[in-house]
Amino acid sequence: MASLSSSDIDIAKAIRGELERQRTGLEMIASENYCSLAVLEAQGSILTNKYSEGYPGKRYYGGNEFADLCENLAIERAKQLFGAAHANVQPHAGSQANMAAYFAMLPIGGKIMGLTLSEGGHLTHGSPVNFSGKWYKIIPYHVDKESERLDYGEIRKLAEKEKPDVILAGYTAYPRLIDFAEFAKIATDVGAKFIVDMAHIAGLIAGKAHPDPVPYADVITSTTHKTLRGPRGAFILCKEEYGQAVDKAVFPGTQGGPLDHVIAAKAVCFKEAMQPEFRRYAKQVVENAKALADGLMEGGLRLVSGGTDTHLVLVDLRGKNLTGKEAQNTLEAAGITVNKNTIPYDENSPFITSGIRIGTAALTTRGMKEDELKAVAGMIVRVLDAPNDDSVKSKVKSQIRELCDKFPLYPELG
Ligand code: DSN
Repeated sequence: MASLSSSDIDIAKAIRGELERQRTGLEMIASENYCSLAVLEAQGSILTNKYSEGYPGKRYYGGNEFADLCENLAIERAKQLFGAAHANVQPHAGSQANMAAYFAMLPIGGKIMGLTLSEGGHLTHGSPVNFSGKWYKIIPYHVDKESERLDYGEIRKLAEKEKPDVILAGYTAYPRLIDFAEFAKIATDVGAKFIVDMAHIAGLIAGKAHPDPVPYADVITSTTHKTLRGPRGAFILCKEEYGQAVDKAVFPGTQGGPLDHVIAAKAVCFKEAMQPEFRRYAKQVVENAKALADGLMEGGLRLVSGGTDTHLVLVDLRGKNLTGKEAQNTLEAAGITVNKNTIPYDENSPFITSGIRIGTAALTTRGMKEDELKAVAGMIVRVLDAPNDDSVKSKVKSQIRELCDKFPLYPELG
């Protein structure tokens, strides 16, 4: 960062501070990860200077030989990695991917059936404060109150009654496997299109650690930076018959110039995810989440749905008389970053919440395994059992420093 340090010391210091924060703390936000240096290099490259509105071979600007090369590689690799017929790698972020998918698949004012946000959906799955809730008629479905799992019988009944244009699956805080085949059957039976937002589980799907939506979904949206461990960005996969509509919905429908530097980094990430090590990584992410879940439950915490099959656990804090906000702040003071999260049928607002969401993707990237995650679960329990005891927090913080030293992050960055 020599140039940055000499031209803008304030930003250089902030980036250095963030590197130190990432290195010395436990990053357990379920939607975060550490991308490779190769991804960082592609994303920080001079491709950021280029304008490439349009698609490879059909651009509105000249000079796109190398932008075309990168985008074609990203498209081909995304298709190969997921076995999809069509890929669009231009969406800037998950929300843009979802906006384009809806734009392609149903008219404004059409009906979308999605899991309600407070039970693990996403803002773009129909929240009234989001474009999705403002432009479409939203039919929310719910997890079962007892099992806290999807109830496919209830989802079918609702779909038969409401006849939505689109049924959505894929969530931000659902720790269990999703039965995409069952969803597709329901969608077909009621004449709906089936869209999957696999942002959280894309890396698990690529690594064969979660059932595959590709044979069942009409359109699949995803980000690249969560379990897939790529740059911050998104992409869309779909059946061949929807390819043209999806491409038009991304550009010119909802976006202008693509971010060529990010597209190059997406290509790098897709290549990395095709390597045999990535399968081991995805499997380890899930095994680590199970070890974390066991440790938390042994420490007396209740987990939504009683455990996990994925990269995350959702902790119900009501038994500890703590809100999610308090737990997030307390854990942060001890060096563990998580996010407050509503739990199904939460009585607290999204700013307070009764739960926290904890993920294992980033710690697994650092090389941690079940033993470390068991130890981390113990630290979380100790901190949450004594939220006002600063000596507990500082003891845990120094244990975390020692643990992090054993699993160095970005040593090449100096
Ligand atoms: N903000 C992401 C998450 O944390 O799940 C979803 O967009």
